[in-house]
Amino acid sequence: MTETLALPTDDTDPFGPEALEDPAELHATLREAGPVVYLTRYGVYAVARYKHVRAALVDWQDFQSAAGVGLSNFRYERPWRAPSLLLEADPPHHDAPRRVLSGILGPRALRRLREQWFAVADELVGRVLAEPEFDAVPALAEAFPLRVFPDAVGIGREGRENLLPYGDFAFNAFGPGNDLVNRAAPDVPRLSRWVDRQCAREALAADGFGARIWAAADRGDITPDQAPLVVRSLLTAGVDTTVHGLAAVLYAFATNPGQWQRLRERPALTRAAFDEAVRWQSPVQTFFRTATTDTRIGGTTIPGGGKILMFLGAANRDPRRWDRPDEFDLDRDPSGQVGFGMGLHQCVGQHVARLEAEALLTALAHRVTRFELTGPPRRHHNNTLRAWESLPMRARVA
Ligand code: QZP
Repeated sequence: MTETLALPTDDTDPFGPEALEDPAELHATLREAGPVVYLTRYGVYAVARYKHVRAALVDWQDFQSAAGVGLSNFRYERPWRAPSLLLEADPPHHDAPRRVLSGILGPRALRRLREQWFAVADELVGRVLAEPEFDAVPALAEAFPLRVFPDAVGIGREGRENLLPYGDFAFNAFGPGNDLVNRAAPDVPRLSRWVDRQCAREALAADGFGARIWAAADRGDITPDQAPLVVRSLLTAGVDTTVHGLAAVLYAFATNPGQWQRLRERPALTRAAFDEAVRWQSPVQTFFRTATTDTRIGGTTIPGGGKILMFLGAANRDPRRWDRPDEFDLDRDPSGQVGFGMGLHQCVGQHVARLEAEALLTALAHRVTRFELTGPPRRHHNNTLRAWESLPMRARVA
């Protein structure tokens, strides 16, 4: 027997300033309402429980990415830039670019960066801690990725200040065409031109991730016209995400001094600490899939072509899955958190992000006994990212 229940609806704007400032109440409402909730404002299907978010993430056959992972449906609307070969593609087209990038960004390939990144983190932390107070967003969360990642890709020095605004726009562009998108729109042609120029073979240093992508094209693992778009994926997805991931873990420790003490006693917890911060804050809050054909989620049929909005942040705090979900706790096992996605599209850059976090936290743990916020932390609103504008703090050093 199939039971037909009325589909719950909600008219909240998940991309409005109230929800972006603090999405907790919306998340709880959506999780409680049912496995699927129809969002009347955008005509999309929200999924906020862990079980169903995870199920949608791993089912690439029924929930396609090639129609876009933002609100815009590429079946009917022209995307703002050529679709990503990784993010906005399904098998089989997705697979060759993915295989190439997994190799270049995999744990084995990153070993050559480890020592240098730890040294850079140490030097940066030394300089920042020389100040009595600092803003951890620009001074650490932005400064560290910007010191190591563009060099690792192999782009030139000129114009790197475009990376964060470009990423901020790209992540806003997964949402609706609201003020966040419109305010940045005039700069987008210039930012896009700059990013596209960095993706050319001639623009890239001989020994970076970018050159390795071009070398894969030379071997025939991808085609030469795919190479620049794969480089573009690094420049789009690799900066703002790690900035706000690092900001999340710094905020976590500034507000949970006992957990910082625990990390200093047990440095082996460093990697789990970053994963737990990604669960707890979910720097990537949401993205979409498109129902390939009529598809059921928890008793609701999503019509083919319908957009599904997956609330990673809500899933990562679903009390059906996590004990005391709102607590940042190094004693829990955060594996299974969906902040990096899950399944075939799961973040291909996660080893890069984890290495950045390990380097920065290790440098801080060597010297800092306690972080204290010295003023109100301020959020940066973005349609996709749970981001920070400012985290004013003081660090007590040993
Ligand atoms: C952004 C790309 C959370 C994801 C939406 C992050 C992301 C991944 C890939 C790309 C952009 O390939 O451009």
